[in-house]
Amino acid sequence: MYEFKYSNAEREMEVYGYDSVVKSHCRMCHGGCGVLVYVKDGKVAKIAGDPDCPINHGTLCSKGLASAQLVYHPDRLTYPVKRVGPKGSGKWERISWDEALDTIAGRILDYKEKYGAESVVFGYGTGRENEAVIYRIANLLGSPNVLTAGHFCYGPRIATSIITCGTNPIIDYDNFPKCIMMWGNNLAISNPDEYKGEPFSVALDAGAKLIVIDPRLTRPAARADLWLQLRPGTDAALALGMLNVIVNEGLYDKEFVENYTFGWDQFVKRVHEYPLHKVEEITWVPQEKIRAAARLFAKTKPAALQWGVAIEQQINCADNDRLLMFLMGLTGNIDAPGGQVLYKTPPIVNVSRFGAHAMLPKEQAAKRLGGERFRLAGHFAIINPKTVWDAILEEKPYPVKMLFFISSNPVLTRANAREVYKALQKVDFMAVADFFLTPTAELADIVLPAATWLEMDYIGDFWKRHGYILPRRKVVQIGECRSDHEMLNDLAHRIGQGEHWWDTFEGGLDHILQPMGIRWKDFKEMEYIRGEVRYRKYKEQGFSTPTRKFELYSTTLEKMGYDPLPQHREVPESPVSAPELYREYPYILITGARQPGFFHTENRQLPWMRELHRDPQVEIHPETAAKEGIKEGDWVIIESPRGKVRQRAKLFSGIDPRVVAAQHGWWFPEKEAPGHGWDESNINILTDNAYDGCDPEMGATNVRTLLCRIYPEAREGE
Ligand SMILES: Nc1nc2c(c(=O)[nH]1)N[C@H]1C(S)=C(S)[C@@H](COP(=O)(O)OP(=O)(O)OC[C@H]3O[C@@H](n4cnc5c(=O)[nH]c(N)nc54)[C@H](O)[C@@H]3O)O[C@H]1N2
Ligand SMILES: Nc1nc2c(c(=O)[nH]1)N[C@H]1C(S)=C(S)[C@@H](COP(=O)(O)OP(=O)(O)OC[C@H]3O[C@@H](n4cnc5c(=O)[nH]c(N)nc54)[C@H](O)[C@@H]3O)O[C@H]1N2
Ligand code: SF4
Ligand SMILES: [Mo]
Repeated sequence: MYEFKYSNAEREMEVYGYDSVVKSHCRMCHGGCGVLVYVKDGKVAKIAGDPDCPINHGTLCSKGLASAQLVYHPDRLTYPVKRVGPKGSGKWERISWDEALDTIAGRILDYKEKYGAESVVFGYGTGRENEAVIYRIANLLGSPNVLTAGHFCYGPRIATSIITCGTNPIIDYDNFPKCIMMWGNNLAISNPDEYKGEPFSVALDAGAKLIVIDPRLTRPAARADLWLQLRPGTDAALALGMLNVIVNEGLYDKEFVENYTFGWDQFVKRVHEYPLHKVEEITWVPQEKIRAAARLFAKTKPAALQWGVAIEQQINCADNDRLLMFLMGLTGNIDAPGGQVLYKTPPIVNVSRFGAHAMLPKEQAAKRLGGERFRLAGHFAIINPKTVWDAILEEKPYPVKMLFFISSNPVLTRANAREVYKALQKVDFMAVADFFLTPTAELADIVLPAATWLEMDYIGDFWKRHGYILPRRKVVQIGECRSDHEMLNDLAHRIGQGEHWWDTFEGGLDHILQPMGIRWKDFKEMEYIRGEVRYRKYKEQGFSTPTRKFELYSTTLEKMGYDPLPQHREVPESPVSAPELYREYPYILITGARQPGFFHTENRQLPWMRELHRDPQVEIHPETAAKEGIKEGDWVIIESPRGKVRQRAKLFSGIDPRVVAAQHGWWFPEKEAPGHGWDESNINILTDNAYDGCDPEMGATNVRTLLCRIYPEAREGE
């Protein structure tokens, strides 16, 4: 076992009588925080932050602290089950792993033979560090269809950064940015992907200026030097407005522009189409504030842009991402200390190679659902969810017969939830791997019990762009639960992929580490490994793009038949684009701002977390509430052209009176199976997934900006 250095842990053990302590890395969210897991009588007794971990420096969030409540939850599924009644009947029977995996394998091979491998869709939701194994099994099977959240979350950042500057630029908090622009992100709660709230707070404490772009007054916004309260969904126009100021006032890094960018002249022309008076009209942000923010960001060095998912769940997804990268690049902050760095991972088999993308036959890749419409997404092996529901419900362009969801709860997390539910009810065969019998799992034929992060060995942060890898060490075994990696390794053998997999998944871990000449048994004795950190690498080697330049004008998008320059598009359901609908649905609805205790649909059964958030809440400005006859805490109905749900009113003056903000992911594990109230407060009953509302390049579904009406539940039916 790893020998910890930190004397405090020894003292804790002595005083509280723990038997041992294991260093590991949490993964109650996207993961990464170093933890000390204290064990007593073979059980996890306490979890504390690891002060030696460079990611979190000893801090933890509420979810990490509550991990043991997940591990030992009495409702957890601890053995495989098969459904014995009709779909959604809630009748299950225990089966062995052999029966479960043999049945799944039999179905996969059967559908492949009858309908082609593309009729089998594998799916996951957000990053759970299982993506590489899921892509591997799908690619080796010949299925181009892996359904992820990648169309509207993180995938667009990866795809657009690869075509713009080679890789995802990550903030260098180690070197203290002096100005941070937080855009559609609330890091202090969400700790997403490569980032944790702690280094951000430390940078602010060290005096960094802060600009926040958010329609709601978040905690960071309350601390900001400048808060730009924009109209939801108008980020592209706002960014173009800031770039307009930077170009016209000559605030850009001239040496960078001259030597390292591609398409400057065309870009300047585009920027001139967005004068500030026009941008103010589109965004609701006063011109002076846009100008002040652009100046502050461009003149303070180093500066960094802390971007979030809100800009991606819109029709302008890919262009938003590119515009924010332009702000980083043109101000000279790309690959600069304290700016935004193109980090190198250690020399390992990376996610893409492990995922065996190169082994998917070309003719199969060409069948990727939606690949012809959403070409940038298709190029990066990402699909739009509606293409899957259509292939099930209408069998177009071909039938999808089997779904295998490994860590996803799509009836809650995908837009147009009623359509999702219908597709899941209709699909011929569905397997799910999860910790619980969720509303999605309740529609499956077979459910497999997944292991939590405390029940597996793994190479944490293997997929991230900050350049660290961290050992995650198995602490306990619960029932017959298995990690996704172990179960897919086993399944792969049963569908004839044995030669590409290993006896146990430890072989997979060795494979990932192999280029470094070490094995899992060596790595598990280490703290972490970080790739080489070097700045301004582009000065020696250019950027890893087709032109070797930072592409303001995207040659890749041009080749794919898209506008190579970014633009602002109006969302299809807005006061501007749909004035008649706006009369009937007179508020802009935004959804999904993260809550500290939940991770999307997760943790509603954990006592500590549910105590933090007992009921679903919708934020309403007090003036709006008064107008609609709504009081604090009332149950209200939120309604869109797709349907209605109920949440509780939270009056909040930090939101524009024309906007309301509802929570996402709500179901009620305490309510009766099989539905667990999945459609009572599920905001995705209201969101739309129509193709023409999606980003044309990435296929991102617009779940952030739609129209709604809102009224007290007591007035329903009047
Ligand atoms: N309206 C609206 N909808 C949204 C969003 C929004 O802002 N607004 N946000 C979207 C975003 S950004 C994302 S990424 C998606 C997320 O969508 P999902 O990933 O589908 O959502 P989760 O609820 O996090 O995860 C689903 C399930 O995975 C299980 N699980 C967790 N870890 C593991 C594991 O290691 N193995 C296995 N087998 N199961 C595991 C959990 O128990 C849970 O039931 O939601 C999206 N949906
Ligand atoms: N506790 C917790 N942490 C999480 C998650 C969770 O469910 N719970 N989910 C994880 C996942 S998968 C993701 S993707 C990340 C996301 O994490 P973040 O990127 O931080 O995203 P959100 O909290 O969804 O939204 C951030 C802010 O965007 C604002 N916003 C809404 N609409 C707009 C808009 O049109 N423009 C702009 N500029 N801002 C807008 C919201 O008001 C909100 O304050 O969080 C991850 N971390
Ligand atoms: S931020 Fe994520 S990794 Fe860190 S303690 Fe919280 S849940 Fe765990
Ligand atoms: Mo996400």
